[in-house]
Formats: sequence, structure tokens, C-alpha cells
Amino acid sequence: PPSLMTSNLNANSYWRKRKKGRNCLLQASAISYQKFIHFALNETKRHSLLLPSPLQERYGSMIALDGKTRLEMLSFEAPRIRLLRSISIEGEAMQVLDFAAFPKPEFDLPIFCGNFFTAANTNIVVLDLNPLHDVSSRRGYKERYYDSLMPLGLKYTELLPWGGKLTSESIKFFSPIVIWTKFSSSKSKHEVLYSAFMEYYKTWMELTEQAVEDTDPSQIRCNREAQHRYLTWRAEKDPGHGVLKRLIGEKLAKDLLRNFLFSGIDELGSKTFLDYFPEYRSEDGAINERRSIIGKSFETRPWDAKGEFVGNDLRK
Ligand code: BLA
Repeated sequence: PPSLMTSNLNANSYWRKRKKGRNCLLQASAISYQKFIHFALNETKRHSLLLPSPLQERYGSMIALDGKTRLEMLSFEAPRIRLLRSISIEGEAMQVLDFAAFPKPEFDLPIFCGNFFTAANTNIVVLDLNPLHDVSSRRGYKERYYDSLMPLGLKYTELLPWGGKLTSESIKFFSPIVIWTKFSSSKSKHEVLYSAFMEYYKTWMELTEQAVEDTDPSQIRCNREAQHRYLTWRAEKDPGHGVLKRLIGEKLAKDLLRNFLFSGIDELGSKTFLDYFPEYRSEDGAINERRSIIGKSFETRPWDAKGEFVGNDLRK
């Protein structure tokens, strides 16, 4: 559905345009997340071959229905990364970044997740290495990926304190080092956020570089299903849904969520949202439109300094 498409940056022209300094239009707004994207792509190139994703052909940039807000999509892959993609939204009153990296199913690596929403004076932030497998029930997984990262997590969760109650279901997708925070805009907060993003991304790249490929088909299947479940959750219940719908209309927003942001839903598995999350089935068999069945909880950070979960146990 390319009606709103205005231009299409492929991976090569991305770097070319970058050099020409196409940022002059953005200087009117205080915050831009462009430098976050540039950092992450450069960091990836330092460690790995970065190839354009086939998605780049279909998803370039577009202008929203208001005729002003600009959405820019970038997508790549790498030998160990199934999909590295970002969307940035730059409007007069809104700046958004959703940056994610999904490993290939041969790796049980966490998923990199940087989600920043800025409007007026408000910032809503989630930055995490989202665990592929449950960190409470799979001790080995927590030990392998998170125990050594607790000092990093503690440093930034002190500077960027817990954002208060959130959709209870989301907590299962977060790790003990998640940064979940809200703040009003200030130069120093945005500098801290940029440092946190850089350090979390560097850490994720190092884990990716060091990871040992799984060769056991049942383990690979398990990784694939876990990633599919994650994608299925976010494509259906992501909090960005409403904003995207407002900007580009429901049809394009749905396409963007399923086929770009959380691409892989049709390839990595065949289970449906209700197979994974049956509690969302409403009486007529459709998916309950509410974001949460349980409601909001976790007023305070539900992990201790060692990364042990200390919230009410909602896991089954
Ligand atoms: C709010 N975004 C939130 C909240 C969370 C997240 C936890 C608080 C509200 C809630 O508890 O649901 C983010 N939730 C996540 C993430 C995961 C998750 C990253 O489960 C991953 C597993 N946010 C975006 C984008 C937009 C956006 C791209 O990432 C807009 C295009 C908007 N997020 C947005 C808005 C709110 C929000 C407007 C406040 C409104 C609300 O609470 O729903």
C-alpha cells in the first residue's frame, strides 16, 4: 500500500544522504533521535557485515496524513542478525524512535529494544535487551546473559528511575536491566539517555559477536518460537499502535506493524496471538482490544540488585 510513500532510501543511499547533512530541517525541534540511529549502525558495521534488508525496498520514508510529520524506516540484516530495523518519527510536536534488532533463530540472544517517545515535554522510554527466554524459570539463561550486566543496569536505572505502573503483561518481555522511565525533557536527561543507548547497544553487539550458534534443531525451534511469540505480542499490543494509526491511518499502521516493525510473524511460526495469549479471547472469539487483561501493576522496580524478580509473580 504505497500511497503515502514519498521516497525510498536504500541502504547505500542512506549513507550518501547522511554525508550531505540532511538534518538541517530538524534543528527547530529540540530532540532528534537521528544520532542514536547513526551510532547503532556505525557500531554494527564495526563488528559485522551490514547488509540491506529486502524490506528496505518497500519501507522507506513517508509523510503522515497531516502533511508534515515524517516517518523514516531503515532495515538491515547481518550474518547473526535476522532483522535490524528502525522507525523514527519527526513531527512538530513529536519525536519517536523504535529501534530493534532480532537475532537469527540459531542464537538465543536477547532482542535489542530501544523505544523512545517524546511529545511536548514528556518522554516515555523503554531500553532493554529483551530476554528471548524466561529469566525467572530459566536460571541458566539469566546467568549467561544478565548476571554480568547488572552493574550496567544499576548505573542507568539509578539515573533513569522506574517509570511507575505499566501494563502487567509487558513485564514478562523485560529483563532485569530494563530501563523503563518517564521524564520531562531536559538536556541532561537526553544526554544520559543517549549514553545509556550507546552502552546498551555496544553490550548487545558484544554479546552477539561472542554468541555460540545453537546447532540442536530442537533448541533452534525453541528460539524461533520464542521470537515469534514476542513479535506476535508486539504487533498486536504495542503501545505505539494508536499513534501510528493517527499518523498514517489504520490500514497502513497495521501493515507497518506486521510486515515491517515486527516482520517475521508470517515466517517464523504459524501460531496466532490467541494461541499464545488465550486470556485475550473475548466471548465472540475475537481478540480483546484492551491492551491489558490483568491491568497495570509494578509501582516500583520488580527486580532486586542481583536481578532477582521480586514483584508479584504473574508468570504461569
Ligand atoms: C507508553 N510504551 C508505553 C508504556 C510502555 C511502552 C511499557 C507504558 C504504558 C503501558 O504500560 O503499556 C513500551 N511496552 C513497551 C515496549 C514493550 C512493551 C517497548 O511491552 C516491549 C515488549 N511508543 C513507542 C512508539 C510509539 C510509542 C513507536 O515505542 C509511537 C509511535 C508511544 N508509548 C507510546 C505512547 C504511550 C506509550 C503514546 C503512552 C500511552 C499509553 O500508555 O498507552
